Amino acid sequence: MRRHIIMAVVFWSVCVDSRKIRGISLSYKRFYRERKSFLCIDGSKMIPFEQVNDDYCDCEDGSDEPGTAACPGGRFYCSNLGFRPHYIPSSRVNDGICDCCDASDEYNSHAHCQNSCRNLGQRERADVEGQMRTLDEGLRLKQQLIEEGVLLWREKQAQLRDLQQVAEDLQIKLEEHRRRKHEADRLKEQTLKAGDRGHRHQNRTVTSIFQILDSNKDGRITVNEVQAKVAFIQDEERSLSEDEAVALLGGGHEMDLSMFQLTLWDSLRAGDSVKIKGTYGVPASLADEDPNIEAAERDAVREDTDLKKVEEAYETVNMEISDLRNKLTIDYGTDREFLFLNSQCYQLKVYEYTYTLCPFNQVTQKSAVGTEVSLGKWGTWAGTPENQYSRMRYESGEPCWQGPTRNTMVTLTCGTETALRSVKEPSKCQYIVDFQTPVACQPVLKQQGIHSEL
Ligand code: MAN
Repeated sequence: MRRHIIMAVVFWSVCVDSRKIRGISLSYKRFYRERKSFLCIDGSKMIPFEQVNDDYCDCEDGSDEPGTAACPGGRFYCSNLGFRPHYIPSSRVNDGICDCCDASDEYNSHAHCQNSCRNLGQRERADVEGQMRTLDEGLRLKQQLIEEGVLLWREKQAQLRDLQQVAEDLQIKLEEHRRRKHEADRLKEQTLKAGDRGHRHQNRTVTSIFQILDSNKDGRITVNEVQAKVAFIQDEERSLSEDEAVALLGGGHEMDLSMFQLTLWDSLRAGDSVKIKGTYGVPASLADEDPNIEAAERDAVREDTDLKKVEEAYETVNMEISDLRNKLTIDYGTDREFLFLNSQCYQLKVYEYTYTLCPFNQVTQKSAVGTEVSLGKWGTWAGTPENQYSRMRYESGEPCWQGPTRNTMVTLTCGTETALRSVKEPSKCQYIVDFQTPVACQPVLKQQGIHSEL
């Protein structure tokens, strides 16, 4: 008798256990109150309550079998206490594989599932706490960078004003140098003309002067020829005496070209005692040795060099101004928190490539053999409508062989350091860069974290 009673109790407890409503969330519990009958949740059918979880699918929506694999498309709710609850397809119930961390999906199988929810929960909580700490630190750093950004912005504005002042001063200087150069050119011209009038033999060489003196063209200059063509500068009307002519011929009565160069030519070139009759001063072939012309030419060259220097400086300053103006037109975020990234570059080596991101400028890829390829130039912010500053697009990089032009999307994520975290190329020549920086930290993330399910 006692044995019978024990068996009845065991049988009853098994029945109760099999009828236990599994796989449903708290909010659905109200549909499964033990009554005589059960109404399928979609309202399509009424069945006796015994048919709930009897391993036979009665309802079209599968709601009568939340705890068995009987209904196709059914869902099993893992409560996963201590971790995160979630649904699995009910086909996975009792399939010998542990899907729920609380092992509730394998209540009637040979699988030996351990409840790992506590550990998973602890790990996830630690992760979330870590993220929260990162976020706190990131937000603190971001505030600092915003403050630095304000100073940097003022600095850049001041730099622009200074450059504009330098440009204005250079412009005045430039006008002055242009005027001076013009004047020097005019003077040079005038001096040359004056020289030209007096030096009918301009541009003649020592040979041509020799030929002028050598009237009979016998390759020699004689005393007579000297007397006929050469005169004293101070007294042109007076003809040279024979002695004077001999003296000019270096003591001889005639001379060839090489001797001429060493004697009479020197006197003519010095231009202080004798000259060729009918000309003024030294032979014009020696015009470049005329001190006035030389001085005028030197002045013109100097003014030209000075002008070029000022022109170069003016051009450089204007380029710097335009560069700075372009930089200042970029959108650096609502608090100019991204300004500090300008003029910085960050690198990451991924396999054989070294990637360099210079924010607001360009992204490049350098291979191990050393060729650098542009993966795109700064284009625009390309984040979500809620946070446009979450992504940057760099476009029109180097064309890809048999493919598109290289482009890069940079995703900004919150971190306590500013650094490249990863570079991927999900499709040919289209790159995705993960870039971490405190300025990407958003207070809203923190609220989400606090309100997480954990
Ligand atoms: C280079 C690199 C790669 C790219 C190929 C395309 O090797 O820029 O990233 O995929 O060219 O040919």
